[in-house]
Amino acid sequence: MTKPLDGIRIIDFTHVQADPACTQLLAWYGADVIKVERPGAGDVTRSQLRDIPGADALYFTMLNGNKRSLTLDTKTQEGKEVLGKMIKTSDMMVENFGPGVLDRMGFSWARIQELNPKMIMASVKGFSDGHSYEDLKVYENVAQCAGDAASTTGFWDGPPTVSAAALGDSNTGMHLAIGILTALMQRQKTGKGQKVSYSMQDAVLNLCRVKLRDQQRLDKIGYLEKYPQYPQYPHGTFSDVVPRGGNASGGGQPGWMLKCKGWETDPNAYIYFTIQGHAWKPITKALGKPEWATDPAYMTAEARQDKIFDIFATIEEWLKDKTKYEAVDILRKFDIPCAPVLSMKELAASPDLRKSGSIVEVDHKVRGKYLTIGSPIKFSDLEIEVGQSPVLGEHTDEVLADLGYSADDIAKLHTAKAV
Ligand code: CAO
Repeated sequence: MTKPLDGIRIIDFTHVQADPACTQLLAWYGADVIKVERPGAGDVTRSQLRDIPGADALYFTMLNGNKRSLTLDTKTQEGKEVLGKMIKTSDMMVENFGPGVLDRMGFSWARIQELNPKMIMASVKGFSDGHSYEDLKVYENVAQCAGDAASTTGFWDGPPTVSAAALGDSNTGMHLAIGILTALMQRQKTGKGQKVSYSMQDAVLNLCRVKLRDQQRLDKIGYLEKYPQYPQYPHGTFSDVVPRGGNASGGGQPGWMLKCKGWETDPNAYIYFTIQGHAWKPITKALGKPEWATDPAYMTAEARQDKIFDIFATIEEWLKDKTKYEAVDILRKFDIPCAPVLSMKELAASPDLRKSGSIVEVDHKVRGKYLTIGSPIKFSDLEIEVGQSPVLGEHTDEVLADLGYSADDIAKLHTAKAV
């Protein structure tokens, strides 16, 4: 089957999680992604958190499927020559080295443009160019702290908290793919490549948009209503910064995490319950509290604000003898936005996610079968085959031959330890 990115060749100078997630997505959609790795070592995630001795760790295999692997020492003269040739014959380079690494390697953006003016160069750093922190190396949690996620996550009386979701890593990679494809569209019009830069701070900040909304509301009126779960309103006072949200919902609908049957022993026996304004009547019906629908003390969102936790306590009482699944099965009939809290164990076994290709089983030549996350985006006219990741240097000779190196030249590059 023809894939949308067939014929697009990408130099994958990526490591850890942010950019590998991006190039893996592009590989699923048809690009020829050549992962360039240091001989003998490769991407650090190959050996991090290993569960099978001698096999690439899941950390690597789950982020580098459908790619080819070329080992290349770009600090040797021969290695630089090979990279130069690759730049001339590729469409894109994607990299997330530490600040200044590519310049030190001798491949500044200016040099890359000289070699190939059509090149699209996508670059992820912790902070944007010219930022006062631009020299910092950054990992996931650092980005979450720098982009507001940590300051607004957790409970108001606890420390800033990071999310388990890879807001700085995979999220940056997913955004980057939008930038790359946009630059590709522009190149089709202008014939010119360009540099696409993205910072992990900006990627996190982009997801914290509603907190900037709230900061401005707070600056203006001194409190945040429509967040009745905050003890600061209406029962207390706010400081001048947006408080951590606990389990409050981000929008104008109060929501909370509620215990279901079995919560004492099962850490995930909870549902998230949202009190959508216009769903109040069905909620009262579902809970067997029809009198609340017409009681002025409960009828409106405003009236409910000061007793929202009492309302949640009543719902918890109703949930006491229901599992999270039973509860959702009842509430869905009343059109109430809610969901069970699902553990990764449950998600991994979910027939729905297997059917949709969101969780896929891959057979790897060294480690055997494992599960990975498939394409989160589904297409009506594109079948995505999630493949195995390459072993270190698996395609070195093949890629060099593609570049026009003879068997003799390739042997010399091996002898010089350039590949
Ligand atoms: N051949 C020869 N040398 C190579 C090479 C190759 N194929 N690939 C990498 N190297 C060298 C680089 O040239 C660099 O050497 P110098 O520092 O001497 O110039 C060296 O490896 C280290 O590169 P690095 O700074 O990228 O790696 P690090 O482990 O010190 O830092 C990280 C890792 C992730 C903190 C840093 O790369 C970074 O901040 N990246 C940008 C933000 C990012 O993507 N963070 C990770 C997100 S996923 O959690």
